[in-house]
Amino acid sequence: MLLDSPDSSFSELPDFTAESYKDAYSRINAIVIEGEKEAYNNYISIGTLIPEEAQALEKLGKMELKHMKGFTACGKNLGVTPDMAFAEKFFAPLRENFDKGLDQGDLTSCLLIQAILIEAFAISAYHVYIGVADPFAKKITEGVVQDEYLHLNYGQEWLKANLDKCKEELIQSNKINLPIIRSMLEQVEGDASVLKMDKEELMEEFMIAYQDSLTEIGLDNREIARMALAAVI
Ligand code: PL3
Ligand code: FE2
Ligand code: FE2
Repeated sequence: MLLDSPDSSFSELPDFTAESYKDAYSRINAIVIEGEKEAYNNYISIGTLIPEEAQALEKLGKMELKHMKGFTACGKNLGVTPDMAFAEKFFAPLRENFDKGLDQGDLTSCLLIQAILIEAFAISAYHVYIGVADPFAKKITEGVVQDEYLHLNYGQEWLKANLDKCKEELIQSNKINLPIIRSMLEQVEGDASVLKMDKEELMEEFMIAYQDSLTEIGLDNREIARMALAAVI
């Protein structure tokens, strides 16, 4: 009877103490820490483009610092040292585009990159991770993912309110940045699979979050389909 335990999900969790797990975690954990740190910087930077929103954006940024601390604790808890140099390289293409947008005062691009693409990426990855995380990290990630919805929502609201003015920029910026997200997913898939996170599931979750977000902003199905195609061609 004991062998027939109905809780099969329990046996599907990875071995959190295995060297292979810790090795993969050193990169994934670094990606998440770096992503949260850059998110803080990005929200502060966006605040310089919309001074009347600077305070609200600082509040979002501070949540990111809290997330960073939470994920740092997750690595420590498993005895893993995050490979920060790897993570900085991982984010470099997206960061360069964000900085370019910032220099040009291109608020649409900055919001698309941080508040839509990165947040949707985080939400989808955190959802998948929650199903296979160790108990300590699971609790932390569940708290974090709630905040990420607020961040995604913030970006959506601004883009929705300004869609007439920013639609063309949005479509242009998507063409450049969505393929970068795709390549980031591809780079992380090997390590993610060691953590028992499935690539197809990650992609599916991302596309759902992203398309929902574009719908919320006010794009129609044809426009969304066209934008999503940028990920496959
Ligand atoms: C901003 O709020 C979040 C920025 C972080 C983005 C990171 C994306 C996630 C990469 C894939 C792995 C995820 C799960 C593991 C957590 C330790
Ligand atoms: Fe975050
Ligand atoms: Fe966030």
